[in-house]
Amino acid sequence: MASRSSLRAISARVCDVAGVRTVEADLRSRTVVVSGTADPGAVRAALVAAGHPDALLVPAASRVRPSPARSTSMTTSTAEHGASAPVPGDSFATDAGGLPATVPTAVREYDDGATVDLHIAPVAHRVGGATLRMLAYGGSVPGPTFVVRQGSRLWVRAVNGTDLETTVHWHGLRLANRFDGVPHETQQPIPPGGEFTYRLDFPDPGLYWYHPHVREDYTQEMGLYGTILVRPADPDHWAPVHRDVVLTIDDVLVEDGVIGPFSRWHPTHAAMGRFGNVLLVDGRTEPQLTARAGEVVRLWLVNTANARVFDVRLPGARLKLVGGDSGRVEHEEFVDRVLLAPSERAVVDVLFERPGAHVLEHRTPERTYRLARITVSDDPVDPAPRASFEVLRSDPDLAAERRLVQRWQDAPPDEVLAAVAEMDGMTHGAGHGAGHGKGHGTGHGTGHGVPGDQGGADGIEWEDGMAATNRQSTPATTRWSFRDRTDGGDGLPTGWHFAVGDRVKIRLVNEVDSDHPMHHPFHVHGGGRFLVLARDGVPEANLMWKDTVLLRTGETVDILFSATNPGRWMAHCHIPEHMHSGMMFGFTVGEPA
Ligand SMILES: [Cu+2]
Repeated sequence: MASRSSLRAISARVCDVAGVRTVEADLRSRTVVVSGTADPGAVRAALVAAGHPDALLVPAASRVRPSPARSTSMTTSTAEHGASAPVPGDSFATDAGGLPATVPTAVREYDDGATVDLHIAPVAHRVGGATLRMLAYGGSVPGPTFVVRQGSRLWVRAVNGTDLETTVHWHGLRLANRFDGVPHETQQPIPPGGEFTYRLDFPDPGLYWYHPHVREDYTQEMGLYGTILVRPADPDHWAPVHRDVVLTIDDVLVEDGVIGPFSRWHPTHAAMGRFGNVLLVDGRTEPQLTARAGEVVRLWLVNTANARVFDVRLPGARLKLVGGDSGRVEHEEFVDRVLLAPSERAVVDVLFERPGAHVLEHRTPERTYRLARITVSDDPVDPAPRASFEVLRSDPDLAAERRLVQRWQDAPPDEVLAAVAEMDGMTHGAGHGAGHGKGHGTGHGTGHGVPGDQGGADGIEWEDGMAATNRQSTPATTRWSFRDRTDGGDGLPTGWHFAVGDRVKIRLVNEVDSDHPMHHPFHVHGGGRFLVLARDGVPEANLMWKDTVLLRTGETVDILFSATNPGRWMAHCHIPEHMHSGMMFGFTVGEPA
């Protein structure tokens, strides 16, 4: 939305929609404010037709005006300026009445070339004592786990049985660009009642997952996520274990017996992302799992929460980190915790040494949460995997990368990207001085303080420390972005163009000097994959191929991106509320030069 002709195009298209009374568009915040009784879906379609699919649609009744200092608002075709008739159906439905109950999550193995149907529909899902209206892939939360072999291919026919258009993004897969599931970029969104068939390729072993890329703040929170376990072609890729267990870790905000309300028009919780108050493992609260003493279980972990970082522990058992987002780690290591930012994965071999009750935990500096209970029996097991558990292997491919990346460590970055927030009501500079005093006095709990002082000492927001303010924040009042600082500039990263085979050193700076510094999980779609080179100048001790990296508040992370797949790809913060507030950009990977 960069010109007056854009405004005219929007105005002309949106005014034609039945029920629209007034239209206002704002250049800076990419916001379109509409009054009247029009169907939001029809207005959204008009914005798409006008060439502005990413414009933020706000009903006049709930509009929050940008501060005058920032506003470059221009009112167009307002028949009744300032009219604010409430729009019917402002919130997505929360009633679970009459919906089919969820079924248990299936784990299904597929041969090369198989076709799978994936139906997307509302369901009634039990969480704790409540029956919640949620959304499900294949009738379950999480959706079915697809188990496939590295190098194979799968066709997935996604059928949209919801009242919102959707796409399916295959998180972490390096696949053909047209199946990446980005609305208006790689495909048209699947309308309600429509379908789209994706072709999935699995070049790399590991745990991947799938979720929508339309109103991801809403749909992912509502249960639309599922996993893909890609078994390595080489059976010796990882050590033998007794069995594989995929665990999806999530949180959900439950209020008054329903999932906390969502506006149909725009995300809320734009400042912090939506934190849940109920933790879920595989869609359940504190599920009861079983194991046997002496058993080695390979845990495949993924964090599907919108904003929460998990610090996963399993006291009484031994943990060995063997894999990350995509395949092996450079060298296996015994660990006592696994840190998972939203959308990250970890592969951990667990040796249960003793029978008895164990608890899978999430620990923050303030408290310990129970994720799951594990009862370990003394039933006999095959002793072989236990012997190989003691061996720490290393990956020869990543050892070779280690020698290669040495020269990148000291090289200047090719690209520099800064994470920046602009919040209405914040006076820059003064805000931070005041923030430290006021934040503690009035900010925590009440949400009336100056944001910016909520970060933990370790640069991670373990909880929503400004719940009331966060709830009210929208992409119109909190504008997130990545700024291209490569040449000391402040523009958006619009011109990134790489070729297949390129290696690009990207410096990611999570600036403290911003209206609301906090952690961001930086995710890159399947145009390639990356290694973390260094954090705050300290070389990364254990390399692994990644698609998401956690940027702690104030942290500078250097990554080495390896471009492998041609197309127009996205990079974004994986807190969906941040992504929908501007923290996303596209880059191009061309055919090899
Ligand atoms: Cu973010």
